[in-house]
Order: sequence, then structure tokens, then C-alpha cells
Amino acid sequence: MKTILLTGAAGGVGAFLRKEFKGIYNLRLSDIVPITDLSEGETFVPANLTDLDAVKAATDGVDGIFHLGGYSIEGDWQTILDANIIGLRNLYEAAYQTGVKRVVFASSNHAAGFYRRDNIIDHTAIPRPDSRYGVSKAFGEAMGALYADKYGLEVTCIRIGNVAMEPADKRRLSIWVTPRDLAQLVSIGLEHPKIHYEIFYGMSDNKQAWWDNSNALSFGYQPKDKNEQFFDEVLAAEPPKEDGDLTEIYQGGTFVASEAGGAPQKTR
Ligand code: 15L
Repeated sequence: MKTILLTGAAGGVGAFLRKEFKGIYNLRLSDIVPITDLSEGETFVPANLTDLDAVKAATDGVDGIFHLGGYSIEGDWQTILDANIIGLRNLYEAAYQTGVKRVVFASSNHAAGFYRRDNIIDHTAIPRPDSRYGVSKAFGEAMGALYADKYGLEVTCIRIGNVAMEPADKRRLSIWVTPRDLAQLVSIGLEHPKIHYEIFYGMSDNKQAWWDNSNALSFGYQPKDKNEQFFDEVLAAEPPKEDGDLTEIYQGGTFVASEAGGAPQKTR
């Protein structure tokens, strides 16, 4: 069985994936928060992402990495800089220096949150971040391309929507991904022989989606879950928004409207 490093393993998505990967991979879990409830096949290595030596100790000897670590929502600049910019550089550099080729990066829909919802985007869509957090995810995608093209890593960036057992609201109906579908995408990134540098969207089989996930499908992704069954209930529970509400127009939802509030005339 391969050993996979799961960074940020103490978070909610980490907990989901630990269950999905049980018996499929040996997992080396890492986080700044200690994880004590280890199951068979799991070990824990503490690592602060700002400390390259600690990150190298975590990556050394694994067969692949799923990098979930970092700050997972909008934060102040220093927080994003440390966890998501310096941390990301350290992750790729540690992988390179310790000879780990396969890296799957948990990018986010917020790397492209300033696309409108009536604009269907695919893996070729350039980033349009909706936040400092989104910028850090775009940075992680760019670093992935650099380490793939220049240093020979094999990198998959998954622009993850919202990971949950059920979609929570109208926006998240369109970007919903179940833990098992996300795990399948991660496994493709870890295993598929033809990966060089790829971008996938982290979503299940969603109707009224604003992403064309044909790149993931071309690598064999077969989502098991469909958002269809939740439509009526979720939409009925959500009060209608006013015309022109930015959180309704743009893919990134509330992330686009926070702080300056966006400049819709300048975006497609
Ligand atoms: C993300 O990238 C976040 O990590 C998560 O907390 C959610 O905010 C999600 O996006 C979302 O867009 O719902």
C-alpha cells in the first residue's frame, strides 16, 4: 500500500478523507494541531508549514501528497502569507528536495470566484480570485505549474467547491462535492500515469453547475453523487435575493462581496 502525506489532516475535509482512504493508503497525517485518534495505517507528524525542515520531515519517504494544509478561508494578509504563500512554497520545495513526485493541491473555487455564474468555466480558465485566500490558491496553482514544468513534479490542482454530505444552500448546490467523489479525484491525481500538471474541479455530478469538469472526466473521474435529489428542498429553504446582489451573481458568493464589494462592470 502506498503511503500518502495528508497535510492539514486535523481539519474537517481531512477527517472526511481519512475515512475514505482507510485501507486504500497508509496515511501520514500532518498538522500544527496534534492528532491523537490514530487508526491502523495512520501516523502523525507535526509540521508548521512555515518551517521548511519540519515540512521536509513530513514529506520524506512518502509516495504522494495531498496538500490540504494552510488557512482555509479569507484571512488577514499575514495569516495568508505565512500559511498559504510561504507554506505552499515550502510544501512544493520539500516535495522536490525529498524526491516526492506526486502532489495533489487542494485549490479552491475562490481562486476563480470572480467569474459570473452564467459563465461556464473549465480547466483553462485563468484565476479570477475573490479574496486574499483566493489569491493564495491561485499562487498554489502557479507554483504547482512551476514545479511540474521546471522540476518534474506531477501536480494536480483541484479547485474544490464545498465538501459536505449534503449541499447547504443554493450556491453550494452547484459546487457541492461529497467526500467520496473528492477522494476519487485525489486518487486520480495520485495514481493516473499521465498526470503532468492538471486542473480539476472538485464537484460531484451537479446539475446547474457553472464548471465544465471535462478535464477530470477525461482522466476517468466518475462522480457517484448527484445534487439533483436536494434541489427542491434547498431552494425552498432559501429566501430570494435582491436583484444585483453580488453574492448571487458571482461564483464566489459572499467572498466576492466582503470588503470593497467587487467591481462587476470590470468582470465578465
Ligand atoms: C473554500 O475554499 C473554503 O475552504 C470552505 O470553507 C468554503 O468556504 C468553500 O470554499 C465554499 O466556497 O463554500
